[in-house]
Amino acid sequence: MSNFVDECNINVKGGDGGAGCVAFRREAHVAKGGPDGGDGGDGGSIWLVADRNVASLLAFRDHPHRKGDNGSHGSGGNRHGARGRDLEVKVPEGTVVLDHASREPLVDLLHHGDRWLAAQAGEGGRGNARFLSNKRRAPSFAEQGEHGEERWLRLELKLMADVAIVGFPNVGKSTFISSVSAAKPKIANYPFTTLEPNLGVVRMDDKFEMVLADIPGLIEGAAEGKGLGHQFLRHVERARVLLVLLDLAPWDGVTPQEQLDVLLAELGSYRPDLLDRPRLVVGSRADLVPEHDFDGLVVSSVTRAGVPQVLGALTELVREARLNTPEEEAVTIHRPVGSEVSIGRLDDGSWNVVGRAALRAVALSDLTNEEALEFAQQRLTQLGVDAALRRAGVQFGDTVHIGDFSFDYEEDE
Ligand SMILES: Nc1nc2c(ncn2[C@@H]2O[C@H](COP(=O)(O)OP(=O)(O)OP(=O)(O)O)[C@@H](O)[C@H]2O)c(=O)[nH]1
Ligand SMILES: [Mg+2]
Repeated sequence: MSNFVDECNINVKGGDGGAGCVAFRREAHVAKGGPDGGDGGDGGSIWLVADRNVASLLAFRDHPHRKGDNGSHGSGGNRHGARGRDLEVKVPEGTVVLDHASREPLVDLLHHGDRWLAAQAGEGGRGNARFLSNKRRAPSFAEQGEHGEERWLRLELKLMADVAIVGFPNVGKSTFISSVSAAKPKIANYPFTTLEPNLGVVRMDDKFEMVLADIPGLIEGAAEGKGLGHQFLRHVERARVLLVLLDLAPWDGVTPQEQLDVLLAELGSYRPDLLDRPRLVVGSRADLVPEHDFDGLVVSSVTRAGVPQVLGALTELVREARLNTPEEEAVTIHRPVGSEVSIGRLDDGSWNVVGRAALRAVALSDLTNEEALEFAQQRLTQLGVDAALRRAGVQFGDTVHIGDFSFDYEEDE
């Protein structure tokens, strides 16, 4: 498949949450009023969304990074930070998403509107106003914003041609696709030059994309398997629209009308409903015959006369055909982000605690602050981190890491 981008890698990163704020009300008669630091805003998540107007993964080839907006920080006076907007990344219908490293399939985005949460945004941190309690009258710490999730994904697209180019051998099918897309099929002045389908993506000025398939020439008897008949017709079968190219300058004198009759007969005897497929019939190699009586659009891929008209007509047929594709119910898939705590042992004998909730518990603005540290310890105990560490076999004096935070495991005083 020459030059057709049907797989790519993308990097998605959810926006970071904004930090919570440490602030105190200013009151006339009190040195330090109550805490009124606002919460940080949540970041924006990244969704992959199947869209019928995107035909290829071309857009990701040179620009593989997609990042969600960060939430803004909270501020005094209980002002919360603004949340980052979610980002919708459009992919073609039929895109398969895999984990980049393990190649494990994660989701199929089959139909227009299918949505998958690709990178979860970070939550905003709570401001110090949230940590007020009977014991803590003037909490002087706040939560940091959580980092958005980041990952590399692999996208693969099983190709579905929008348009199959059907015609006798040597009528200029490959020349046409090479003149409108980046496909570079072999072109030569003899029949059966093309032995395998070539796909090319046509990008219109308004970014509308369609996939063209240049298939090997069809001859009389193709439906019974002549030439490589069946194999080629299978590709035709999957296309939404047919572009029938008729040679206006046939080497063997078979007139355009005769070509059309044979082609339609072959399509119909292979699968009758192929005759109901929307089709555009175009006279090809028009520059070779200044005088012709062909009634319809004509094109020369060499002079490019007629190329914009043919693409314009195809665009309309493809748009319509995509709309007429029976609507399947779109699915939205939220991926649960693991919140369980788990413990691993590092090479140097220290312990590493992973899990979203545990990381959050230590993501406080100032862990040198005694109140903050106490709060973090309570949260970790509530989350079962202590118990999990003991089960894992931690000894007093061992070093434990939770994210960027490290401490020595000690007996409770
Ligand atoms: N003058 C002129 N020659 C063309 C045009 N389009 C194609 N040709 C020539 O016609 C010959 C056949 O072109 P291809 O594009 O290979 O034809 P094809 O339909 O793909 O042929 P197969 O793959 O064998 O079925 C080549 O020599 C091309 O250079 C055109 O618009 N004008
Ligand atoms: Mg060809």
